Amino acid sequence: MALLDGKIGIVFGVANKRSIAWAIAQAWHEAGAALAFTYQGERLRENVEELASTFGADTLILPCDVSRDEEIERVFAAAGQRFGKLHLLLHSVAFAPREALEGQFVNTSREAFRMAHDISAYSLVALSRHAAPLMTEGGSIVAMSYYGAEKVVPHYNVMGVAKAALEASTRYLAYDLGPQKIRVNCISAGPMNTLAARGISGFGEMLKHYEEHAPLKRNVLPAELGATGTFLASDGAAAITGQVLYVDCGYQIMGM
Ligand code: NAD
Ligand code: 0WE
Repeated sequence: MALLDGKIGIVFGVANKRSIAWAIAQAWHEAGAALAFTYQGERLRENVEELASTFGADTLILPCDVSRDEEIERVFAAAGQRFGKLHLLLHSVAFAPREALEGQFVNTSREAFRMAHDISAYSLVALSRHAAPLMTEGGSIVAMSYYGAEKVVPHYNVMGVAKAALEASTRYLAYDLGPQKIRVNCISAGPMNTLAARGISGFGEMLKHYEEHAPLKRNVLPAELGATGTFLASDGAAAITGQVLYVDCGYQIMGM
C-alpha cells in the first residue's frame, strides 16, 4: 500500500516541468494520490495539459488566476463535482512585479505591495476556505515559502514580506482548521532554478553561495521537495501543523 493511496489532491502553481509544484505533484502521484491541476492563464494551458495528462487522459485541469474569486469558486465547484471530497492541496504560487524585486524595498509601490500580498499570501487563505468544506475526511494543505520571510535577502524585498504573511497565515489557518483535522504547513525551500528564479540577477551566485555555506555543501533537488511534500501529505505527519519546514540543505541554521 502506497503512502497516499486513496487520497485526492489539487495542485496550484505548475508552469512547466521545472516548477516546484510539478516535482511535488509527481511525488504525490507516485505515492498513489489522484490529482487535479490548475493553471494561471491561457499562456500556460498547453504546458500544464501536457504534463498533467501523463497522469491519465481524464485528469481534471482548470484555469485559476488566484487573484480572481470567481475562478477560485469555479475550480472548487468542479473538484467537488468530480471527486466529492479532497484531502490534499498544494499552494505553489507567488508573484511580485519585477521592478519590486530589483531596486530597494523602501521604494515598493502600494500597487506592487498589494499584488504581492494578494497573489502570494491571501490566495492561501482563499484556497483553504474553499477547500475545507471538501476535506471531510481531514486534509493536508502545503504552501511553498522562502528564507526571505525571516531574514533579509537582498532584492527579495516585498516577496519576503509577503512570505512572512504566508507563514503567519499558515499558523492562523492551522488553528482554525485543526478541529476539522486539516493540517496546514509550509515548506521553505532553498533556491531552485525555476521559471520564477530565471532572470533574477545574481541567482547563479546565490546557488553557489548556498553550495559553499549550507552544511550539506550542495543545493536542494526537486525530488527532495517532492519527498517532503509527500511526508507532509501523509499520516506520518498527522501531528504536524502550522509549521515551516526548511528543506534547504541546512542553510537556515547558520549564523555565519
Ligand atoms: P514557477 O514559476 O514554476 O511557479 C510559480 C507559479 O506561480 C507559476 O505556476 C505561476 O503560474 C503561478 N502564479 C503566479 N501568479 C499567479 C496567479 N495570479 N494565479 C495563479 N497562479 C499564479 O516557480 P517556482 O520556483 O516553482 O515557484 C513556486 C513556489 O515556490 C512559489 O511560491 C515560490 O515563491 C516558492 N519558492 C521558490 C524558490 C525558488 O528558488 N525557485 C525557493 C523557495 C520557494
Ligand atoms: O519566491 C521566489 C520568486 C518568486 C517571484 C519571482 C518573480 C520573477 C518574475 C515572484 N515574482 C516574480 N515576478 C517576476 O516578474 N523565490 C524564492 C526565488 C527567488 O527570487 C528572488 C530570490 C530568490 C531566491 C529574488 C531576489 C533575490 C532572491
